[in-house]
Amino acid sequence: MSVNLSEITITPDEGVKHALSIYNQYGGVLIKGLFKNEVDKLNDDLEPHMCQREPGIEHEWEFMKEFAGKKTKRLTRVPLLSQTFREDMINNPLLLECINGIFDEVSDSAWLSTAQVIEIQPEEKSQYLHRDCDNYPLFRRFGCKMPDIMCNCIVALSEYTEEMGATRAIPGSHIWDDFSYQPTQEETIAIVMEKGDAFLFSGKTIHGGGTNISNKPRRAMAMAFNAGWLVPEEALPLVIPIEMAKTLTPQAQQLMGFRSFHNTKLEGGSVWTVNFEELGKYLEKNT
Ligand SMILES: O=C(O)CCC(=O)C(=O)O
Ligand SMILES: [Fe+2]
Repeated sequence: MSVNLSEITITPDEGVKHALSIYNQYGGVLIKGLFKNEVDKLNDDLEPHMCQREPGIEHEWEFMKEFAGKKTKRLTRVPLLSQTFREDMINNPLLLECINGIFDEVSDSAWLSTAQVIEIQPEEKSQYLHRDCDNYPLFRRFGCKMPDIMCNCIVALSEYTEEMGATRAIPGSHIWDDFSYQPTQEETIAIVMEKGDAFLFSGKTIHGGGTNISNKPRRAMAMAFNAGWLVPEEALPLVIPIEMAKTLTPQAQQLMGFRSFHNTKLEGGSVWTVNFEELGKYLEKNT
């Protein structure tokens, strides 16, 4: 399926139903200006930390270093570092409605898997094309029948042109019959965005960071979410101090691991508890 970017682009006023119908059909939806009011403030909050970051990550596996990009700066712990993120962005009503809709069949609520800045420097090569749900390899065996257990919202924090390394994606790859097929870059399209636009896509959709042939860095923030019964990528409860956690909205507390997860919709058990107690109550009493 060769798809034009305009086919998967909507404005926030078109609402959650429309956003999810595009997401389900193509495996992703580009929402114009979703964070246009917050990006400058977010960049201000993060700038001192980004200045200190060097490209590349520490990891024991060479594959992970390649995957993260040796000419790519990555900054994690964004909820700790940015007030705009933890007070405004994480509570974006349309994004949260979409997340709830995406996980509706599999989970009572979601966890924020990671919120990380990804800044692709000039001369970085394209990232390995992948599905984010490969964080949980067990699910590969279900192929396209796999439920949506993960999704990602990539927000443009800078200009986001093809030359600068805009995210590449293959719309429709979330429903390919053969999930073992490894596609080529030629099969992808560039998700060209303006600062503040957001691309929300399924963990089953093939994508990767683009090649930066320009002389400017390309900055994005990936806000990934997983079903509440899966372990997230970032251990945010070990990073965010309790006093800060208490200032979050109840929904943000749930997303960042300061509430228990109750598997009520599918009639399962409660997890992430202390002595069977809801974590929210435990924290109120013990901190
Ligand atoms: O930087 C990008 O555009 C995509 C990054 C990505 O997909 C990842 O690191 O999992
Ligand atoms: Fe990814």
